[in-house]
Amino acid sequence: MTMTTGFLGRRDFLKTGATFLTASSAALAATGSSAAPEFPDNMLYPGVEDEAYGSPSPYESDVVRKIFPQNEKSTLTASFTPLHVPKGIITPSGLHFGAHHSGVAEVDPETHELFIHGMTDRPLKFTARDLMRYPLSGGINFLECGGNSAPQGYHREAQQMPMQYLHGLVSGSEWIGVPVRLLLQEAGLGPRAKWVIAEGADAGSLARSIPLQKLMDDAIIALYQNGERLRPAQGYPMRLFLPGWEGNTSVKWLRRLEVTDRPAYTREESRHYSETLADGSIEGFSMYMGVKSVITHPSAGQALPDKGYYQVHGLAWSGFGKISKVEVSDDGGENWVPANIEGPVLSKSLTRFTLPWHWDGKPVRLKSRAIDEQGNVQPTHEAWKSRYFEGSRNHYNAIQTWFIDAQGAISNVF
Ligand SMILES: Nc1nc2c(c(=O)[nH]1)N[C@H]1C(S)=C(S)[C@@H](COP(=O)(O)O)O[C@H]1N2
Ligand SMILES: [Mo]
Repeated sequence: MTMTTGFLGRRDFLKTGATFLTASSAALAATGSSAAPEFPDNMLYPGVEDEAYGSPSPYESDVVRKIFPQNEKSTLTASFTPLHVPKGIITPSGLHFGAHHSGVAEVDPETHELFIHGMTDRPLKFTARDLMRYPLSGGINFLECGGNSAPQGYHREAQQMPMQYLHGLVSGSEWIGVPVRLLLQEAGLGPRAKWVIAEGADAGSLARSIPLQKLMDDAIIALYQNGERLRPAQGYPMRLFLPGWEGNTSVKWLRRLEVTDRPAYTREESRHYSETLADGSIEGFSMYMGVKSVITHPSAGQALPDKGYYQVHGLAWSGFGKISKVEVSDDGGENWVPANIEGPVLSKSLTRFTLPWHWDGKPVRLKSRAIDEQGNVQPTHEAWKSRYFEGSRNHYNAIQTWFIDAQGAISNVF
């Protein structure tokens, strides 16, 4: 095993950083002359008109989601967020991941209604317009599909694909809407009320049973995402949003909340989103998304052009609360160095971490390990595998290892 802890603390970086930066060719070119540069063309003529709704630069047109399309066997589509490009805890809405079991439903906000019924004193119904008159609250939270990183759990050999495909079913947004608690209180809960069945208005009528307690705690009927109304793919005009919980429970195009005394054992929670444990027993209602992190740069799909200075970038998150610590290793997990946590550090939110790093050009194994405020530690791949039955794929949150060879090629290893 190579022993190369090339990580630089903040003070080391201040001392040596300048040397590393001027070693790059762009900075050298700039030192060639001390005269002011010539005016470029874009300073000689006025620019173009602005657009009514802005778009990214055409030079960034390769920063897109990768789409796994519908096929003859399944209507499921997934779109994967390019986590290696954006920097920050909010994913641009156009790059938010998508998971659609029956396509993106086209819902007319004028006719769409949310029904609250079952074990309530009175049934209620709301249009999005009605809901917008209620007090609105929410926060910045991640949303992660229970099937994110599934190739890591499912296959015996580490699959070679870009990080975007391995881990891109997670995104972060500011979600604003009506606390579900307010609506349930208005409907009046019956004495035996314990669960709520949430159903979407798409062709598969995706439905999940949610413990009443979560809905009374921090659940919202989300109407806004990153300051604008939800996009159709995110559940326009309204979705359930359950911070920190398995993405599948945040039911899109929400049309019904039925208050009951027991779960419904819907298709989504019996067939798709329940896990078989190592001893063969089934773990149902595994709602929380475990503590997790991934180094987004350098990562598979990229390459290191040369030895020298790099900034390691990554994201960490936990369904149990705030991230309290992220550690990184470049020697396969022998030595761990604390990464810089870049604020804000919010509960059940993506959290950015960085660390300056000097690569000496030798093969390395880069990893990150997150710890949350409840003391949960991101498991190793081996520990994760030993918990689940062979071939399990959901709730994969183990430590990701990137192998960087002497040529700077990056691959996925266990
Ligand atoms: N009605 C409905 N709600 C749904 C889905 C769906 O297909 N239909 N997909 C679920 C799954 S599997 C996930 S991971 C999240 C994804 O939300 P997003 O597409 O906004 O990222 O929505 C959930 N809610
Ligand atoms: Mo999902």
